[in-house]
Amino acid sequence: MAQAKTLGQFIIEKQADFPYAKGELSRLLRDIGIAAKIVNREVNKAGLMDMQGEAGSTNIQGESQQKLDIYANEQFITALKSGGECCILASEENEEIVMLDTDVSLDAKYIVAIDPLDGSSNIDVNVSVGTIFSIYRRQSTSGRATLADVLQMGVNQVAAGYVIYGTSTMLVYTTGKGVNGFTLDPSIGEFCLSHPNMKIPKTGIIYSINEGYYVHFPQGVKSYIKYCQVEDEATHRPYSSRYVGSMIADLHRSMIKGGIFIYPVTAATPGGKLRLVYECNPMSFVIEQAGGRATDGKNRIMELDVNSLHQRTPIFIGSEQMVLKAEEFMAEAVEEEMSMGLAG
Ligand code: AHM
Ligand code: MG
Repeated sequence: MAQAKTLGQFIIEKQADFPYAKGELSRLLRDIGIAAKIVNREVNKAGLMDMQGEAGSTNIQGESQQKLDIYANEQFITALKSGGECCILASEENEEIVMLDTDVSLDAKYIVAIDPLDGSSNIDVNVSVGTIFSIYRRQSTSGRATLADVLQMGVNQVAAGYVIYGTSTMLVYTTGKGVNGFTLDPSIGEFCLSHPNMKIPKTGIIYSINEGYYVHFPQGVKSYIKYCQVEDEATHRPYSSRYVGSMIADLHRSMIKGGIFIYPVTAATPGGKLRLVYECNPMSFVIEQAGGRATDGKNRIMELDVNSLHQRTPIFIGSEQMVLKAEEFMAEAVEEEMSMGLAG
């Protein structure tokens, strides 16, 4: 049997599509792959190494940091710093941007935004977690890059992807020319191309939302959930409900089987919970490149203005037809509210 193509080989091959490319983006992607392998090793043996549980600190969002959150963050910082292609890292785990422009990389062109270990509260119970990453070209042309270089719209991403540390470990990424998935072969320690040209099904039969917060959801979301639960042979309803609590796991399942993932505004999280820069924009880029759709219930996620590093947004993402349907319910609810307002 022919040996599957490794991530490194694939990246080099793709670089040939851009004759004037100097290989910087390729090297950056390679650095991310290396850090992901190290994180994978620790995630796999977390129970043996006193790496489970809380670290006793909180991040900027006031969430308790897990030991592996901190470890993963350090691994990505180290890999990107020594790689020299990234001038600024923006991370869920750091309140401020992390400047990586040492002497070696004074001219580094790229900005990386990262959630080093998404869904990390799932580690202690052996449920899948993941890394989300997003790459931008720096916009400023002189001096040191600044926060303004980070606060770019999602449409400016040059690459994005995720790593899922699951029953097997996969790295899935896009550079805007489709989506490819690589499975880590532990026997050779390489990510190997296993899912070329990934496409998300146009529709599906699984909806994914934390229904425990139902009472706090906007009316449009409540109505869409009821729609999912109604019997209708033609559209294969009622749909199944699946919610892992790791966005990457829920979205990776949607990529393969089709489905919708929603994290709307709630009473506790009036701006939504998930972060635009290092969670929603990168996942939206991947899902759109696979043929899916990602909005805040109305507007395209990748066209939202980015005003701050840890900005949050509601998100409706997954199979195109399912997201469009949920948006219909959102729009209807707004219209109803407006007409009631006018009547009142
Ligand atoms: P995290 O970045 O702190 O791990 O939080 C993000 C996670 C997502 O992976 C997941 O979809 C969501 O938070 C779950 O939140 P909730 O428990 O409120 O449903
Ligand atoms: Mg996260």
